[in-house]
Amino acid sequence: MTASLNTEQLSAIARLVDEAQASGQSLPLPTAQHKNFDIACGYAVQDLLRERWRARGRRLVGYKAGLTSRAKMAQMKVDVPTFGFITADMAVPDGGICSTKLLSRPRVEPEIAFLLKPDIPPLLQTEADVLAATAFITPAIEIIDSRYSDYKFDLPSVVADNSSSAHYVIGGCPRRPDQVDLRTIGIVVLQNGEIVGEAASGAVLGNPVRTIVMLSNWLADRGEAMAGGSLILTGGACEARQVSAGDSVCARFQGMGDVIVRFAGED
Ligand code: 0L1
Ligand code: MG
Repeated sequence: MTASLNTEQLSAIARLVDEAQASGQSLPLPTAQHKNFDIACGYAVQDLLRERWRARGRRLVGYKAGLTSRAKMAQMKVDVPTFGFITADMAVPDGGICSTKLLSRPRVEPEIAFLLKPDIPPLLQTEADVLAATAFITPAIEIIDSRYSDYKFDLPSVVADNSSSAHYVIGGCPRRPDQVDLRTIGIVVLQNGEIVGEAASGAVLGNPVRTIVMLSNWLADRGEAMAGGSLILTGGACEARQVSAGDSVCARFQGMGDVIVRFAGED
């Protein structure tokens, strides 16, 4: 797919997104500024964003998929998943504190994450290919944020914003793929001790492994291959939950332990 905006226009948008992400400021929707801003433009901006991050020494460690559950698709009124990339410095330690200082509207969602083996084939075409290439499956919480006011956006704009990436927490008890039934892991989310979300891992495309098949094929269509050793967030299993400074969130994964994060207004 070729982007309908020129490189100069796309670079200017990537710079604005980058600055908004770094400062916690809101951004006008690219689609409101440019009538022909489409999904191809969104991914072209994401690519330029990735280059800007790399140039500043941010280390790419993997990918994220968004909108992979019916609940999230309904919440965001879209019908296709989105992809983005994640960096080492987005990680918050399990049980650690996530600063809300530079986040505008943080939300949390429980996710199943995959850690791939170092040596993997260039294309993971089937679920069996993905499972054979997986070192561990691990519980995660993704902390998403949107640089668009009130989380009101369309698909091309959210893609340009790297699918609302902000932070992630990996924790609990990682398992080998043959130790879990990836369709039926029960997940409960507690916010300040109160249950605020419940899901089964199968809410993600029937089985979160399918996210990685889709991601691998999507990368191949773009002439890219998934890097060995990648960490992949497969998408929120239930609706994202808004959080603010002072909140404590625990995502409890059946047979795989808890992932915990606290939010504070300061670093
Ligand atoms: O990880 C996600 O599901 C985010 C996708 C983008 C939409 C959103 O901000 O919820
Ligand atoms: Mg997510």
